[in-house]
Amino acid sequence: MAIVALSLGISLGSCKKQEPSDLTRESIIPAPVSVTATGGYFTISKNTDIYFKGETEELKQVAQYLADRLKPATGLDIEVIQTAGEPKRGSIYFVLTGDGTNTADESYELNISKKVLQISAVNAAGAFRAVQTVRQLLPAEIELSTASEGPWMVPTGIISDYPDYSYRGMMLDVSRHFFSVEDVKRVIDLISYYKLNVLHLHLSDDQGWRIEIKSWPNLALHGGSTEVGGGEGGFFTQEQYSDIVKYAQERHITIVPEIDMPGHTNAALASYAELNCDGKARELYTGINVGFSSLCVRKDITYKFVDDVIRELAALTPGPYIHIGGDESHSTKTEDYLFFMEKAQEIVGKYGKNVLGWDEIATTKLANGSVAQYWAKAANAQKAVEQGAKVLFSPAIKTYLDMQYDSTTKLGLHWAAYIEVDDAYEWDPATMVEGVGKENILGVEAPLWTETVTNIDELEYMVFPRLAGIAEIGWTPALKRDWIDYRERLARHGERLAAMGVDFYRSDLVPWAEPEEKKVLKAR
Ligand code: TNX
Repeated sequence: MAIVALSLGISLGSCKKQEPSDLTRESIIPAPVSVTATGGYFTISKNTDIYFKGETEELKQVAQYLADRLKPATGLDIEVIQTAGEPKRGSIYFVLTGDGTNTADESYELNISKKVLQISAVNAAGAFRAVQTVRQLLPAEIELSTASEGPWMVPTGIISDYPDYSYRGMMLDVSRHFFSVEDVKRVIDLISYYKLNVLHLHLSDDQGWRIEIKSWPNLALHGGSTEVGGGEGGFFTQEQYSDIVKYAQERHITIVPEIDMPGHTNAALASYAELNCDGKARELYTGINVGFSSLCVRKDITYKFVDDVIRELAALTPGPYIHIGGDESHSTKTEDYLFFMEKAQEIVGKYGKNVLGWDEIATTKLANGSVAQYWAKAANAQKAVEQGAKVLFSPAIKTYLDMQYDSTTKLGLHWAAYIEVDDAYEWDPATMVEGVGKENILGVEAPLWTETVTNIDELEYMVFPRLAGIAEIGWTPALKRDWIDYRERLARHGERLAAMGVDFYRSDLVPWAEPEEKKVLKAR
């Protein structure tokens, strides 16, 4: 996270002032479904208030969120006011067009005239997505934490928008290296800017158990006490986890927690001797090998453990999914794997949640509502579809944010591919695997595994800008996606990411719009 004290340059703002307004030429990511320009400007000024119509607390929260976002850069203390009538000239106006019950609908409409900037949505989630569009229509300086003069102009016109896929996520591995609550909240803020709606937290693996389980306290106390490279690790208390869930909820983001089983369990096996077939606790592990650990599948205590962990986690998780991992269980016999997965799915169902699992789970009998996360094997994605299950797309060769950009990238791995910014953008989930069509696909998710990623700066460098491209694949219809056009829009986002203090990778493939001297100042 770079400290951004410098202003992005008056030239930007004033140059914008001279340009004729054209809403269709704005650089919105993900690209909206439909944009019509009317050639004028709406201006946010000291006369601007934010109105919202209706009783809903959630809509008020979104209106307040916008006021909070606008405050640092504009210096304006914009009032958030409930109204039944027409908003006054110069104001921003939130209206709900549904009864708020259809929470899955994220569609919205922006109606921007010289007089009023109106945000209409079926529910608060749609209004929240609309706010991200408004932020992107304002000058890049709106993301700075220091106040400047503006002018804060938005081109007039109409935007009608809704997502192509209902699940658009990022995964963060907090097991290989632990990340603090504050880091996770920053990730939530950054992904919400690109209209993602899920953050999947990989909470356990061989190297660390990162969530407090009250009935098995040693999991976090001992199993969370180190990380890759031997650092001190850490874990979230249940209170901290709930705080993350709430912070995400306020940004209309669902948390999907993962407990990876029956492989990737060395941290648990080190914490409780009785989980091992030989009754002997394993040593903590700080390397980066995979595939060497397994729960003892035929022992009863294993299912008491799984039941307790899922029960506590489900109680803390309002979202519909619990992820049970299931990848790379190379030390579990095939028949044991099938036996375990059937039981684990049953337990998740018992606590009212649906299962998400890595694509290997499609080799087992899938429970109703289980979703396979395709990362490696197309045959597994096909097996899921044959069983009538949905597939979440995270192909390692396109979406793995821990893959290096090219052979000169210092962080990351390259076992799946080098993934440049165009590689992460130019693919289509709906045509990638034969027999797996759009109707079988729940959405897309980009995972960040953290064997080589140790802090928030490194995280930002691997995640951005590739995640913006994945976000567009999840939101924007395939027919509207085009690398040449995207590259130009992404170039304009360099200033925005810089204003937010994001340490992003300045790929040579993108004509970044930042002034030269800033590039020097921001050098890593
Ligand atoms: C494979 S992806 C894994 C992870 C590693 C990752 C590193 C998946 C389901 N398993 O355990 O962290 O590769 O890129």
